[in-house]
Amino acid sequence: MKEKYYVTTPIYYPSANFHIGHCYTTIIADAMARYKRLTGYDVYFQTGTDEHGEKIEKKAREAGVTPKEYVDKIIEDAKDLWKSLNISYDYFIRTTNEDHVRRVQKIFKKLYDQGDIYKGTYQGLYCIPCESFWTESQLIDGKCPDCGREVKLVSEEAYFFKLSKYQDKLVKYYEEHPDFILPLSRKNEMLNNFINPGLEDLCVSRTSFTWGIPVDFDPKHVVYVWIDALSNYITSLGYPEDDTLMKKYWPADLHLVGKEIVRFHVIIWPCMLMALDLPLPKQVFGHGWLKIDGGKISKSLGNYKDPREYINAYGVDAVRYYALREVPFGSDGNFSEEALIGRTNSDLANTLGNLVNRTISMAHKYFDGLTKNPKVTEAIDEELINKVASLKTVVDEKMNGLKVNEAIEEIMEVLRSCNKYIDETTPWVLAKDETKNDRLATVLYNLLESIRICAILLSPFIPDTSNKILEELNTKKTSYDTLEFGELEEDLQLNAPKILFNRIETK
Ligand code: ME8
Repeated sequence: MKEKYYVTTPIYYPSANFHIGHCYTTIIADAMARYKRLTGYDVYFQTGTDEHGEKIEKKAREAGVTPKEYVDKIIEDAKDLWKSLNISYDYFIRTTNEDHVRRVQKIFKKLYDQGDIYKGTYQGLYCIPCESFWTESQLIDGKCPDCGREVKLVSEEAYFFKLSKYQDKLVKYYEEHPDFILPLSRKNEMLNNFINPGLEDLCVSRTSFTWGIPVDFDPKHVVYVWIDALSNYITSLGYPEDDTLMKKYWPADLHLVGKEIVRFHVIIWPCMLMALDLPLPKQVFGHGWLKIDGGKISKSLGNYKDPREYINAYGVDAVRYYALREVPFGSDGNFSEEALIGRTNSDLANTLGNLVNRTISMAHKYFDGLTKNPKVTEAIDEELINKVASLKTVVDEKMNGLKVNEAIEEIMEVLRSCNKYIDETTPWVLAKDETKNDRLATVLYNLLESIRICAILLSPFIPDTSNKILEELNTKKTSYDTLEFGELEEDLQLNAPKILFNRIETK
């Protein structure tokens, strides 16, 4: 039986259309999902939308539509965006789905019945745009530490979840699972800022707005957003009504999230799961933010373009490649169109595109587009072949450590070696000498075979381009178990080379 792999993105707020920051997380999750599928896992990749809450209610009111009408439109747009980015999700969860609503009500009731949720009064400092409560000490200059805006003092009857009860168990879990929170710096931040000072019970219902899941045994309350939102990762698998998918996929292998919501995923979520007596996710990775001019890209600040503008201008794989390659995963990074163009030109047009184009063109010119098995091997071949042969293992190590940008860089390095190999073996010189025909065939075989292997390993990152290359090669050896050097068939009729990436000229 195949091993399973369950990966999730956050479920995004459909308060406005999505921007390149949402694409960033989703592209990385997609690359992980595709990589695991390629390597033989039974993958469940989930994304979706977090549709309740005061902010959405307010936005809809301003737009003169119902909250459902408001979110429906944005979700249609989001699905279109994911399609244009080739996001291969298995399930798109919406928190307004009837199944989700009913299952959250059951989870809430269960926690209430067993005494983990109780009724009390909430007084707190609340940031509406971020939908977050803050303690006095967390505020920066009296304002929300995430967005810098005013917070308001709120007091109301509310239900609470006994987070404090799980504090010791949570710390123990962190200790016993050193890879639970990555990067490591985020774990220390959680312990120092939130857990060691003492966990407070968490307010989990609201009476001040209605756009939420009603608490079925006390309907003037709606379930406050984090219980509703976090449950998505299990309600989508049928919990608590049907355990077929739960048995197959739970616990999640990886929750990918931006750093600002790590705390919800590594404190509230594990405590909820402990209360429900369910296993905890294996890993939560909190990545950095993409910034524009050093500031956060933000829906509420509106300082961004529709990502489809970049896709239309430069191609889907240029955007995917940039998102995956540019920023060391975990760190913040700047997003700029110039850098996207630079990356596309240097890595995709020059290194990859040129290599494929000139190699296949030479095969057409010198051997009528037929592949020939190697016959005359020289020392210079060995270095290249060794690099290509070890690439699978190197990429696997990097991907398992979520070092996606480094995995890609390793492949690029091999492609650069191929270009260097062409310069050093000078096939056009060999072609002038009849007696060097076998040597020429060998050089071309080594190049085509290296390209095939790199194309397969690039498929999680730039799937369209990978397909195009494998189609040009016309090979049947496209699966992960054909990565041994030398599998490329003899006498394949190569297709005509096409331009994979045009160099983008800037004014
Ligand atoms: O927080 N750089 O939804 P959200 C990188 N509904 N990633 C970014 C980004 C940026 N500039 N901006 C957004 C929510 N993201 C909740 C989540 S999960 C149970 C509930 C990505 O619409 C990043 O993944 O505010 C971040 O964590 C997420 O979008 C926030 O999306």
